[in-house]
Amino acid sequence: MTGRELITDVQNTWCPGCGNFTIQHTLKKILAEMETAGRSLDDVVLVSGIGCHAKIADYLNINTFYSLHGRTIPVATGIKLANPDLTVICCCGDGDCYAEGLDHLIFAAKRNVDITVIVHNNRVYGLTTGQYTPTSPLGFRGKSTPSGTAEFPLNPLELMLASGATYIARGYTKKMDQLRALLQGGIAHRGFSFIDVLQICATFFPAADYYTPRVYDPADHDPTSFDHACVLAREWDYNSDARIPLGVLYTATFPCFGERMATKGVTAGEREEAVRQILASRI
Ligand SMILES: Cc1ncc(C[n+]2csc(CCOP(=O)(O)OP(=O)(O)O)c2C)c(N)n1
Ligand SMILES: [Mg+2]
Repeated sequence: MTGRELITDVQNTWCPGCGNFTIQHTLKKILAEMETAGRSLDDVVLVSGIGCHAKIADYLNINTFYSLHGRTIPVATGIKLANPDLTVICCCGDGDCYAEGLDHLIFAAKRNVDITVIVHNNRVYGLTTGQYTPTSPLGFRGKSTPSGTAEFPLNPLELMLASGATYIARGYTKKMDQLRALLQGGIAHRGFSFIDVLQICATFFPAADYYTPRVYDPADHDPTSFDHACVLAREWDYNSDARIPLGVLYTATFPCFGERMATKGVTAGEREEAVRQILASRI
């Protein structure tokens, strides 16, 4: 039992059946366990973008930063570099980090920044009521594509393998126990952790009937095998009718960006003084 009430009393406006509830409650359990294990939640920061997913910053009672659409990852990177002792969790949308913020995702993976990126991949712009995103399937009919999209979707797992992420996983909001293990693994991993979560959008992309019969856990997969991770990442291309592998596809140990950057160590007092000076100089 946690000493804190981890769910805020802010009015929740997610739709009934939204997969964001699963992600929120999974994170709540993980945070409560961290606290029980003696970790102060004052050392945890959650950063979100703008979108339905981003409301999690209002709904979880920890340190959160409600950033800008597409800018979740650079904000999280800055927080981690400024204070490496923090655990930094990024809750991104698929529009947020596969469209407007795609370059940030690639570069954070390339740099192996020690943050955990959880993508609430509902494959649609939820908050703005149903436009297609880079992971929407070919032919997706939404507000901006009434005749269906003419684009094939992006495969974010393949992209992350190519970009240098050192923890790559896929979860599903209807597999909560597994999701918890995947998020816990990502948070514990030292380096850039990426978890693409197939998140049900109950209103604009209610895809449970599509996902549930297709998802499976690959037997005997060795996540240190890059080659086999590539095979699994390609098995389902976010468009075909293939089976959809879940779980940790890839892990590797590699120095993080912060470790490789020649930064001068600063005390908390020095940091506060520097922030004071920056704020004073803006007037
Ligand atoms: C810089 C900027 N660009 C665009 C928008 C408009 N906008 C707000 S939310 C959103 C889509 C959100 O989609 P996604 O990131 O997939 O999150 P979801 O709502 O599906 O959780 C867009 C385009 C904005 N607020 N700011
Ligand atoms: Mg979305």
